[in-house]
Amino acid sequence: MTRLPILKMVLAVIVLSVIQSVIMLQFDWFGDAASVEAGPIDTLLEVTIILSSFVFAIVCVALGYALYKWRAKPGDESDGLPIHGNTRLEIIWTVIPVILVLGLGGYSWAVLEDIEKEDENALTINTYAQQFAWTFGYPENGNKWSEGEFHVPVGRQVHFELQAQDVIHSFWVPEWRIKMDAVPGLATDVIVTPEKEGTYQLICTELCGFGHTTMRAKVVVESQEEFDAWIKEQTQEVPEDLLLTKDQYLEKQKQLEEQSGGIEGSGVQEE
Ligand SMILES: [Cu+2]
Repeated sequence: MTRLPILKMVLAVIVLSVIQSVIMLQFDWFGDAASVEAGPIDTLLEVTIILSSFVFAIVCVALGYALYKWRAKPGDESDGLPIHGNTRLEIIWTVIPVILVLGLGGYSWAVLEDIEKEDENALTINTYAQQFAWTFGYPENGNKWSEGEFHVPVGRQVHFELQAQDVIHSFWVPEWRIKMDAVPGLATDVIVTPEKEGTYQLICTELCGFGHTTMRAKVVVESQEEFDAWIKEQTQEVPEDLLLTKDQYLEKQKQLEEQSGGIEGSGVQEE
């Protein structure tokens, strides 16, 4: 049996993981960091990139060495050795990934615990997702309603209470980092503290039908005064349909389906 050049391989792994990490960390993956939550999430991403580069380097070096060292000589048509397995190797490649996965899982958990701490002073925005639009209700401001655009004051924690009206959608403002699904029949929420004024984009990140790519909304982060002025300008109130609780809403859908059932033949209609 050949002895592996362990020292050289370890060196190659270190060099390769450093090169990969340095390249991958150059990119500004999600643009500007514009929320309090963005910092811890970016650090988590960076740590994940470095660890992944390390694992990838181990695989590349081992594979490259094997390809080079044990390649078939020209004209060699014989079968390879019948190898059963290697218990020590299997234990190693099970234990290391388990440690990595548990470690990253625990770290992610800690980050979530940290960034999801609720502030009593938070602003609540009811966020309604439907194919293929976002609308927003402001319960603390007479249930004012805005379609396709929402404003928030800078520096105040915001709770987006998500409600999906039809299929699963997902709430994502890249500069705020945090992402959350809106699921029919479930109450989910997003907690964000925007800390940079500006105009951003809310993007649906759950493939939700033909118009999915167009399902966006304008996000404006501004001073408290500008926000107050904007909310005063809004004239519409949240339509009653959207104000129903989930149970009431589902009950109503059922009734509508039963009513149309006789005519359509089937209660379910595809969009
Ligand atoms: Cu969507």
